[in-house]
Amino acid sequence: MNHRLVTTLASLFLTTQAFAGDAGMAKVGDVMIHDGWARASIGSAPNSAAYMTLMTKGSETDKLLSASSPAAETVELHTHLMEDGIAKMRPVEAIEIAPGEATVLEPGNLHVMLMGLKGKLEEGAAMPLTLTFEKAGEITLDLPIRGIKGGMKHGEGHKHTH
Ligand SMILES: [Cu+2]
Repeated sequence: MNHRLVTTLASLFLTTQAFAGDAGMAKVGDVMIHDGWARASIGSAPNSAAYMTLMTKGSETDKLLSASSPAAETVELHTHLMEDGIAKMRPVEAIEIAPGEATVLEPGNLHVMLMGLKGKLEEGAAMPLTLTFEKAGEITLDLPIRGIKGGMKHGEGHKHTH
């Protein structure tokens, strides 16, 4: 299953702040990681997720094989599937990054699942996340932690950083 970047999504992410001190982009080998972020903890929930857009400049498909973080006991690669009309999360073995298209990890879709958080993920803070790619190798990102947009909770405004 490929996840193509649609322009509406791109505009959604245009307001994102830079991470790791650049314009929201990190690079390892031929793989580019754009707009990485982790979702702030909701209440005392032990789980959260991280999202990003992956692209490769190479001519061959690369794969995100695994992820890890000192902030969580277990980190898995997940997707959402519809089963009997209900969205369910399922672990995936790897996330393919095909040349010439964006592979988007986003809420309700592919994501890096953070399970057994060792502490609350506070909005505005950052969280290290190490990604291992089949061809490009390994990179550790410092992901900004953001609240999920779109009013998941009543009366909870979201902060904008400009
Ligand atoms: Cu999940």
